[in-house]
Formats: sequence, structure tokens, C-alpha cells
Amino acid sequence: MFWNKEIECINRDELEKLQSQRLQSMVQRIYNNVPFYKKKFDELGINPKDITSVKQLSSLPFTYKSDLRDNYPFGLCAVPQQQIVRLHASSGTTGKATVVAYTQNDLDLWTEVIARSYTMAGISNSDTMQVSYGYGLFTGGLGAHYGAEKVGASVIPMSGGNTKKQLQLMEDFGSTVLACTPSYAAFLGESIVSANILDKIKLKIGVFGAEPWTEEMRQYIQNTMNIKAYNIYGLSEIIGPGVSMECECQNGSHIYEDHFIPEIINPETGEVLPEGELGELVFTAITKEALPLLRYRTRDLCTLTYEKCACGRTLARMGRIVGRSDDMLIVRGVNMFPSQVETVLLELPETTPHYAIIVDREGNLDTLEIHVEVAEQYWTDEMKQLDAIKKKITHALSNMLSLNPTVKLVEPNAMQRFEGKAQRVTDRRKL
Ligand code: DLL
Repeated sequence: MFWNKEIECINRDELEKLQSQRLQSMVQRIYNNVPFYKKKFDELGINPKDITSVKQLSSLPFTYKSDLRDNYPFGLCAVPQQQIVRLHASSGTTGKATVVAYTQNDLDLWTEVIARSYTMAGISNSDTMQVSYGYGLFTGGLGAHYGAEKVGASVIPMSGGNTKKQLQLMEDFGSTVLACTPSYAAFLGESIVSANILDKIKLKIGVFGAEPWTEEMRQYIQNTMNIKAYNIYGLSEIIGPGVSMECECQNGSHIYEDHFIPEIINPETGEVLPEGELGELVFTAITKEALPLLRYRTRDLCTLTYEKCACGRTLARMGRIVGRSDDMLIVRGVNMFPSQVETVLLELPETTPHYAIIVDREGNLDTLEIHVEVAEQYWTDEMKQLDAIKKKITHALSNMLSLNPTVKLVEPNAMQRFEGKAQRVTDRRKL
């Protein structure tokens, strides 16, 4: 069993003590072993020996994704190459990949936090887990894989894609748990329904993450596949999936604070925000050996609460990621997030969760086009009926966004499906 009650229900004063000890030793380690951090500390006049409490965290410098890129590939590693046993990388839209390294202890830690996560969702050795995240440099596949083995589940290392085979093995092997991105889950769900095999599959739990998804998307997936869907969060730079996970209360995701210290900051000023305020999530990985990042700027926007959860856990909970500070679109001066579009569309029965947002510029004016796929049962050759649907969607989107988008209706199954992370926004203004 990986229900680590001693830690997950820990008294918060005790937790603070543990975090302080770990932070103290981490700060010393990065100062001694990573020239990048030594230089930063020296420039700021910080003596690592003076850092003895988590209360001092906000006085320490941030680490940015650009720091990893500038020190590509291994410049921020705190251990010699001989101790590194695994490398992963995440590719961004621009520039070089972000490389992350693991020692054996880091891999054990990763496996442990995923095992704790799966246990939180009620997954055990009685389950068969289909891992449909990509295996490879992306941390989704292998992360889920080792964690699932640790809880004793029978693991099917499917990787992403080949949807027909996914359904066949799901049926033949009796998969009870599905692990993939929410957008692929939505697609798999639709494929199960259209193949008319819902009564032949045994899925009961889904653990989905790697991209933002809304509560409406959760309902859509749960209803299509008749499962309970859980949110798992993480990022390669901190460890991969398993930085936080939802418990059965599904009221925020518990952060494994014994290893990853969260902060919410104002992304403009860097100032730490009070509990409950929306801002950028920052993590310090206090126990990682190969890549112990200090105050890493995730760019993910969410809230934090330290209130004890109804499940008994005292670990901080993060709200859903509402967007990334670099995902926010400013259209005609108005801030908008793709998740707002998803919320609106999934509340309307006429649409599917497959959509695209296209921002462009005509002259000096931004244009916003939203391509919306019509649900099969609402598609018709009657222009009048389609016009009414379009009007309804435009009205709902305009209300939510305070913008007047041009809505284009797309026929059922015509929008692109994604097997990994979905790419829904095209901003032609930047091209
Ligand atoms: O996506 C790790 C992961 C794999 C998490 C599988 C969960 C499941 P990266 O490729 O480095 O790592 O991307 C990290 O993905 O900063 C968020 O913007 C986004 N993200 C990950 N999980 C969630 C989630 C993996 N549950 C980036 N909700 C993060 C919203 C998420 N966004």
C-alpha cells in the first residue's frame, strides 16, 4: 500500500520542520555543485548557510525555463554523469528541448509519488492499467508505467496512437484503468461509443493529465466512458507526472509537499501571493538529486489552499490549472484563456470537445475565429438550423470572453484529434 498516512496527514508544523531541513540541505548542495546557482547566490550576497527555514524561501532567486535552455543540456545538474541513470526531455514550441536528468534515487522518488497518486485514486494490484501516454522522451509514459507496476497493477505499455488497437486490447485484456491525456481520453471515449463496445469494456478509472482540462471536459469523459476521471499534474523539470494528484474528494490536487514546495506568485512582480489568490505556481524540489531546481517558474496559473481536505490529508491542494501565463491570449486588449472556450463549448449539447482557436490580425485589428465541431445528432443539411446553433454558440462565447468571435461550424468528426497533448490555439499574429 502506498497510502503514506504519516506524511499525507502530517501536522503542518511538523511538515514545515521537515521541509526546512530538506531545503537547508538542498540549498547547500546546489551552491556546492551547480555553478549557475553559486554565481546567483554570490551575486545576491546570499550565504547558503544562512538558509535554515522554509520561511526564507521567498528571499531566494527564481529559476526559469530559459535557465535550463541556456545551460543545455546538463549545465544545471548537481551530480556527476556517472550517477545519472535516465534522461528525459520536453520539446517546447521554440528553441532547444528542456533536458531533465534522474539519479536512481530520483527514479525511486518518482515511482513513489506516482504509486501514492494511483493509491489515492483507489488503484491496486487488482487493476489492469492501459498506459496510453507516449513512451519516450516525454515523461508521461514511463512515469505512469513504473508507478503502476509499483502498486502491483498489470501494466499494458500501449503508448499513444493506434486507436483501433487501443480499443481491441482494452476489451481483450480487460483494462480497468486508463492513463493518457484528457484530449486523447475524449477521443478514445468517442471511439468506444461509435464502435458500440461500451458494454464490453471494464474501464472504471481514468487518470488524466499533461494538459489543462476543465470540469466540463471531466464530465464529458466520465459520461462517455462511464468511469471516474482523476486529474494528475506534473512537469518534467520538477519530476514528471506525480507532483500532485486528486483524491476521492476531487476538490483540488494534493501536492507532495514532502518533496516539492509550492508557492503562488504574481507573475509580473514575483511577489508571493496570499492563500487562495490566483497566480503563477512555483516549485522547489527539495529532495531531487540530479536536477534540484530552486523556485522554478512553471508558468502555470492556479490557486493554492492549505485547508485540511475532507479526505483527511493536510497536504496543500492546487486548483485546476486555468491556463499558462504564456498561453493567455490578448485579443483586442482583452485577456482570454483557451480553457474558457472549452468550458462554454462543453456546456452546450450541440458541440463536441474538439475545437480550434485561431487568432490573426487584419490591418490593426485582431481577429478571433473559433472552429467548433457539431455533435453528430445535431448535424443537418438545414442551413436555418445550423445558423441557430451558430448563433447560440457565438452568444455563449461572447458572454464568457467579452469578445465577439467569428464561429465556424465544422461537421462531426472533421476536427483534428490528438493522441498526446492537444494543440488548439494558432496565433498567426506571432508568425
Ligand atoms: O506533461 C508531465 C505529465 C505527464 C503530467 C502525464 C501529467 C500526466 P511536461 O511535458 O514537462 O510534463 O509538461 C508540463 O504540462 O507545466 C502544465 O502546463 C501541463 N500540465 C501537466 N499536467 C497538467 C494537468 C508533463 N493535470 C506542463 N492540468 C505543465 C493542467 C497540466 N496542465
